[in-house]
Amino acid sequence: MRKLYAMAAVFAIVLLTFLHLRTGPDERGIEATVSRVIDGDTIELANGDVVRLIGIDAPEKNQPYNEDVLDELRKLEGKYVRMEKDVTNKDRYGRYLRYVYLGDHFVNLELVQSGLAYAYSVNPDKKHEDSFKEAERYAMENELGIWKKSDYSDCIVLEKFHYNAKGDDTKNLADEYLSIKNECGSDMEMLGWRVRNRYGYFDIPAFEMDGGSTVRIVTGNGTSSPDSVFLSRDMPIWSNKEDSMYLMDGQGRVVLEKSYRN
Ligand SMILES: [Ca+2]
Ligand SMILES: [Ca+2]
Repeated sequence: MRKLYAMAAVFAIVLLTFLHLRTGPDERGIEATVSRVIDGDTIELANGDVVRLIGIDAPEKNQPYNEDVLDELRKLEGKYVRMEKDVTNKDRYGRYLRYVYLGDHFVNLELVQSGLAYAYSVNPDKKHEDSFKEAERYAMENELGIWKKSDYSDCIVLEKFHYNAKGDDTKNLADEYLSIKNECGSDMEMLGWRVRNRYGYFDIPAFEMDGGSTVRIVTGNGTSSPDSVFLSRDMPIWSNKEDSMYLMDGQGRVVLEKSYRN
């Protein structure tokens, strides 16, 4: 009889362990130990599950502040964290989409608040979107991390932001552009400058600006000239409805920022 109990107990333990392993980090009490950091917004748990921190977009490899966000996330290694699910369980890469908490610290939010990641909420996972936006505004206002202002921010001026090209934008990419003016008082060479929309970065080919001159940064193709430089995209990059534009200098610092919603 005792043997039977023992066998039943063993069976129960095996079954529970199996269920525990099967269900992923959400359905089972949502807590786990972090084993390592994969990139600025992805971690691996002790059981091998991969978790993408949502509501944020961290700088990628070779982008400014990538090392800083990695250092920050590495503080989670070996720690026991709590995870919260929004609507979507996993992304198409099989990563669990989660908000991560270390004790009282909301890790995703604090990365945005300290300027180490952008706020980036994707439908339908928008539970904390307002908090992320607020955190980002705080980081911007205080010029933290990725929001550090460029030395050029006082004298490179946005003259025009023509995000809505004439007619169908997809067929008129030459008419989607921003114009910037050099009021820095000297000729300058812009190397490694980029623009960023809500979703990602676009490299601007090296260009020069004489003091007092204006240059158009055009979405479509064309031949660079003293007054135009081309991003050579085959799709529009600026939404006609709602977007955020950032112009960054070669150090990744913010020269210009313009958000709009129509
Ligand atoms: Ca557009
Ligand atoms: Ca249009």
